[in-house]
Amino acid sequence: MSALAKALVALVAMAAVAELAAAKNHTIRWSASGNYGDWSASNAVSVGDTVVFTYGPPHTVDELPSEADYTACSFAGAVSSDSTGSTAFTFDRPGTRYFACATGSHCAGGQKVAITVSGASSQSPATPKGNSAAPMAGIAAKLALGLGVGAALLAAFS
Ligand SMILES: [Cu+2]
Repeated sequence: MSALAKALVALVAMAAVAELAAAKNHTIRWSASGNYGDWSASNAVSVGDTVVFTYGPPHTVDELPSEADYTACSFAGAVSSDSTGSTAFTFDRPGTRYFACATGSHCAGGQKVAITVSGASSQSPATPKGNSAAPMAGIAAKLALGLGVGAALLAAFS
């Protein structure tokens, strides 16, 4: 194999790995004195990313089902609630998700955040919640394509 072919194969492999490593982790230090109004504006979150809330007692991370509940700090219909001190969400579809602390008047005081998740190119907005197979299939297809191109380059240069 020529040095050029090796370099090209390595380049294709690196591109495939970069695709897999593109998901980001974000950390929100969750406190009653925090101001999260513009968090989403300064933190771009994409499908596949994970956001971790870190905090101590007495805080909670509750996911609220709607903007109305978020605005009103209404926890009656909370989708989930956690108080373990480390609450992670990995977003598998685009859209806006709403989180707030259910303790005392913390939410009304500003301990709430709306996270806007932007879609990845391989992701359809119609993908049902909880379906993580679709993006993995996309990545697998890209990997296969990358390997195919690599093999073709190998054949061309050997
Ligand atoms: Cu709180």
